[in-house]
Amino acid sequence: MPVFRALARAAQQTVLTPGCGCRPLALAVRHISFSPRQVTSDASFHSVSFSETDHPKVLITGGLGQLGVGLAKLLRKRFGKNNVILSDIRKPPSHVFHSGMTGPFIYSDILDYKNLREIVVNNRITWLVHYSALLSAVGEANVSLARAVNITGLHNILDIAAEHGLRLFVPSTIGAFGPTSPRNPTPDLCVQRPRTIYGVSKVHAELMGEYYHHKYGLDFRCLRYPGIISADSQPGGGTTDYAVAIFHDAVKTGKFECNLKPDTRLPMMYIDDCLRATLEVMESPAEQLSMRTYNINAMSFTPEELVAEVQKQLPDLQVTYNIDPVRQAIADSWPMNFDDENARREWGWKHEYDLPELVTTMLNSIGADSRIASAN
Ligand code: AKB
Repeated sequence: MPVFRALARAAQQTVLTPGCGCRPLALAVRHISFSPRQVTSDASFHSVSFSETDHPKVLITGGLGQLGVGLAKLLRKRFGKNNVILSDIRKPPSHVFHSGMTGPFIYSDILDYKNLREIVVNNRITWLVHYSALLSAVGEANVSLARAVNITGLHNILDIAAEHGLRLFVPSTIGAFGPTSPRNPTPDLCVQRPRTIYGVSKVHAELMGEYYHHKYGLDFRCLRYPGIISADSQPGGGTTDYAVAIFHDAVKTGKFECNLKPDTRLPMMYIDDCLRATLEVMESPAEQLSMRTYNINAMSFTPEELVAEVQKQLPDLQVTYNIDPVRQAIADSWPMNFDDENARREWGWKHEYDLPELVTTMLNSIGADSRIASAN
């Protein structure tokens, strides 16, 4: 038995059965028991509470961002409505709170360790999907908040996940690479020196997750997402957001002002592919995963290529360019193409949506039918 564990056990024993016959100090027990704040080196957490035959009980943090509601819908279809809890610090809109397909929504603050722990214990959580984060552009505008949410918050999540034997998913991003990384294509393993607090926090998350996996057996899984494009939910404060905004503006006003240069190439993916990839990697048997963090990709395009594709269906769309220097500098440091060969080979990742399919689906979902009909 490793020295630390032996000492901790002996100390725990002493506190539980004190020689003086007085009442044990609950506080002392809590500090000496095996909390991830002082995780033992031989702990084997990931086999503790989740039997592969059971449905997982899932908690999604940051659930009101671009991806949470969609992921909850997908996971609820698979595991049952009450087995997936969406959480956030914001009030949910009524369609999220009341709709028939919607399961539980609760308040959770990832900066509050006790609140998180209570949720995990009370709901017997076995999977945690950690979506709370500030994205790239908004992170540059508020570095200290980004550091608190993306780094301190992550530490709470890692400790809770290790302590309670959870399978933990944390998304990473193309933003975890920087100007010194190979950009075309960018492989899984290469130099990672991002220039944004968002990127730095994501490299930190990748490395901490992998460290907890090797040291404590935490079942940490991570995908590096490209820019994600969705119709029902808006991203907030990202560099790739232009590729969502164009569809809404094209349908609503017939005009679009792009904040990146026309030839800025970035990897992108439709939300359904992203959510399916997340479920697939979470369900993959551990033996299939040689790594903890994988690139995933679907397509790569520039604003002018996206505009051309949208104009095939909405020829009257007028596009102007008004470059945002912060976003442009970020985009210029990111991968242009993403090499996701390992994900494809090891756990069978395969995208379904390419650029034409994406454009058709987005325009249909945001109700462009009438505009398309009148254009033809
Ligand atoms: C952002 O642009 O910040 C995000 C991302 C690519 O991670 N969409």
